[in-house]
Amino acid sequence: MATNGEVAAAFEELAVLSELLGANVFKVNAFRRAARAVESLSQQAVELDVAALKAIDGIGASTAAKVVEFGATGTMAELGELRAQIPAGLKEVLAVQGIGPKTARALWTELGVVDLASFKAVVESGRIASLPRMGPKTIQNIKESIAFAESARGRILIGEAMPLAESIVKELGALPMVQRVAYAGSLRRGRETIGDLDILAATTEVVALMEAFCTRAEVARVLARGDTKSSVLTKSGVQVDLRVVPLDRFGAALMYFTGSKDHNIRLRERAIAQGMRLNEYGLFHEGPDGEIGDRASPIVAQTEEEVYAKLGLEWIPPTMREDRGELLAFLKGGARPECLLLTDIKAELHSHTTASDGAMSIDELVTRARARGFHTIAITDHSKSQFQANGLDEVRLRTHMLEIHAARARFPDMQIWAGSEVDILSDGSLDYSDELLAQLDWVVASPHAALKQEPSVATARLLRAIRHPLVHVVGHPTGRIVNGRPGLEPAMNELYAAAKEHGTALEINSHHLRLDLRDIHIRGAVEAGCLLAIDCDVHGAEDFDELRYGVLTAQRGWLPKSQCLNCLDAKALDAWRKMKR
Ligand code: DGT
Ligand code: CA
Ligand code: CA
Ligand code: ZN
Repeated sequence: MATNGEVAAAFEELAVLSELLGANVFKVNAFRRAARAVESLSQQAVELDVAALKAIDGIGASTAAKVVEFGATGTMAELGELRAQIPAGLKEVLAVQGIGPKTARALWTELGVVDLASFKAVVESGRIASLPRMGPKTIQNIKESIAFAESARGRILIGEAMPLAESIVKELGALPMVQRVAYAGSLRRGRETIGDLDILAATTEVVALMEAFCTRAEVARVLARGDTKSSVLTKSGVQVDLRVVPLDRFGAALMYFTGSKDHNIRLRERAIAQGMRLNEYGLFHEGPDGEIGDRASPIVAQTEEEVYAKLGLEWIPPTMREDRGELLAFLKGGARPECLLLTDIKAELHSHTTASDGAMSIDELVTRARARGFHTIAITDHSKSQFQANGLDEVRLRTHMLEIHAARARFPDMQIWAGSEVDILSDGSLDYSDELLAQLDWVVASPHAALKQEPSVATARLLRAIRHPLVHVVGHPTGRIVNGRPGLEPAMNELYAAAKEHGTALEINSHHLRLDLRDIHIRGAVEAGCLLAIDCDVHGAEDFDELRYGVLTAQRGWLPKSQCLNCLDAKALDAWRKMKR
């Protein structure tokens, strides 16, 4: 059944497309209002009839009919009609930060821009200055945003790649002739963006498996089809490679196709130094002429563990295979780095309710957290400057605190904290008075606005928040959006040092759009001795599922349990909390 999120996304796309096509403002706004209305419904929109839909504020006769249509057909006919009138590449232009539908329309109709390349050309040539409100500063910003969009190009987010890979693995794994199947590549390494998906399978019937793979529902085009490798392009534009290997070579192949390439190179060097050869077929003794034949039998090939072991190494978690010192760290018998797991997380320390922009009540949020096996939930709605997120002013916050405290009686087995995600204003001051912050159990301080500050200004701003004695965690410290905007670029080493000195934790925001701090920052913070909090920034029930991306990113940063707040038991976490009170 279509979710409210999908219906809302369809309305949002209708709004954008009609605005691009120059539709009148009433029509555009009607679509936007319908999107908002559907998003905040507590029932499933597609289960309602036209009369019930029309009774909802923000939904009219025509948008109600579209919801019903979406429920029946999974789409809206008008979407297809509008899409057909617009160059496909204009989507890339719209994805450039700071370019809304109005500007995109002007670029298209007045300057002939149809994709990122033609957009770049009109900016470079200066022709863009002929549009209204295009001063030198704006044009400079656009130039930087285009460069950023180019670097993101063609890479999809882990939050999109993971569900796709899992469904492919599940579907192929259910086929009787498939002996083993797994995803490899950058996805298995937990990178925040993925170039293409790499799937590996062992089977007794290659032809039948390739047929099944190439005829899956979401395949748009078969790029290549062979008896060891096939590649397809999905309707959403993702390339998926399937490689078939013999079952007894599965481990060696999985290692090879997991990469990273640089990690593989290090392993091969190590093998050579020990008189062996490593490739996707296994680990081999080197022959007299330095060659190994396809038919030679490997020393080991079946499992990754065996291959690493023969090379004198412990098994290395895929998230750490980036040639960042892991071979040395995982020498057999040595003190290897810990690898934190999803099941180690016992608390959510950053969450929103309907009091600000969340979709759940206090009780629902606590119930969901408890169902995850957590012992603690910190409720941190937005502060007053976040007016677009319905941030709480002082009066509403005080009422909210009382409601949260009252919920404790209903959940005696949970530790429930009344907190705030207080805005770090552009000068580093906080959005509430110290007097009020001191009454909160838990304070996450986050930057939301002014995310294009000069690095030195950003550093001073964040340092001020880190040093604030009432702040427990600095939330999504850089404010970046993966493939969306670069965010702040402060002097990270200064932040780590201050966080360590003042006992303030830094957040790993798990949402796949944020992943902030990112892997290399986490590694830096860990080495500086900081504490980190892995949080989902929960707004809706499904956000708890984002945790795995945060955990993968934490692994990529070599975060040990001992430096992660969410791994503490309830008592220890509460004791840590009180040090700031
Ligand atoms: P991506 O797809 O750009 O996000 O990154 P990967 O790491 O998934 O790279 P991909 O899809 O090109 O190749 C998958 C793995 O196969 C890669 O991580 C390591 C291995 N591999 C591919 N090409 C080479 C190569 O030329 N040399 C070595 N040593 N390994 C390779
Ligand atoms: Ca790949
Ligand atoms: Ca590939
Ligand atoms: Zn938040």
